[in-house]
Amino acid sequence: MENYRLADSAAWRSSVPMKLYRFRYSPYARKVQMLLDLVPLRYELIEASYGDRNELAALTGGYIYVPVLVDDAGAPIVESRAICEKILARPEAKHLVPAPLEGPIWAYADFVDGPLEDILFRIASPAVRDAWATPFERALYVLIKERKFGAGCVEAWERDRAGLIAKARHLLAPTLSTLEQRPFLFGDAPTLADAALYGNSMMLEEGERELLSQVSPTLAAHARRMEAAR
Ligand SMILES: N[C@@H](CCC(=O)N[C@@H](CS)C(=O)NCC(=O)O)C(=O)O
Repeated sequence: MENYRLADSAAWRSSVPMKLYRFRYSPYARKVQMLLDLVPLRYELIEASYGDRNELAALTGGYIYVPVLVDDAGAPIVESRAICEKILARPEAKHLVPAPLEGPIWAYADFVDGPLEDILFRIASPAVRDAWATPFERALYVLIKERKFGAGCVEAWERDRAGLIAKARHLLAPTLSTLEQRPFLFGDAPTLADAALYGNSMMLEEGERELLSQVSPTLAAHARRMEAAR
């Protein structure tokens, strides 16, 4: 695995940096990464190899999904919701789920990770497949999707891209309306909800540069604001 980047921040708080394992297209990993940047916390970003997950398996005792966060005590944490809970329990992260909006903010983040991701990953999948560097990684990616969604699913999503984008726009309509009136979902500053939405935006953009703005220029503008905010 490649040691990809050491996050830079004036407010690093721990002496032993955490480690975040990700695939660049993973919406769950990109959500966690954005949250770490927004706190901000010191971490080392590790671009996991899609085709060789030995390091992840050894670290976690067999869990080979991303994200995995190794915390500053050296313990691996899996599942992005659990990782976010752990980050947000720190006093310096309070501004990312401000009271009394804890309920709506978490509910929105769960909506993004559930129903929204369920449409957006189908739009992104053909491009994500094509972006893998090796034939083995492309084949593995398709195999994993086909085992869950049936033979030919990635090709079918590619053919139906226009229909899937129409569905995504429908589901996103209230979100886009909010983002046309204010910079972030809950006001002038980003929260966990924005980090979750950003993660899904990155899934589209990492597959194919123009895909996010094809789905929605408003969503692309939100992603740029998030990057400027961290
Ligand atoms: N519920 C998990 C989902 C993690 C997940 O599905 N990760 C995907 C990337 S988005 C993965 O690692 N897939 C491995 C694969 O495709 O083999 C979370 O929130 O962390």
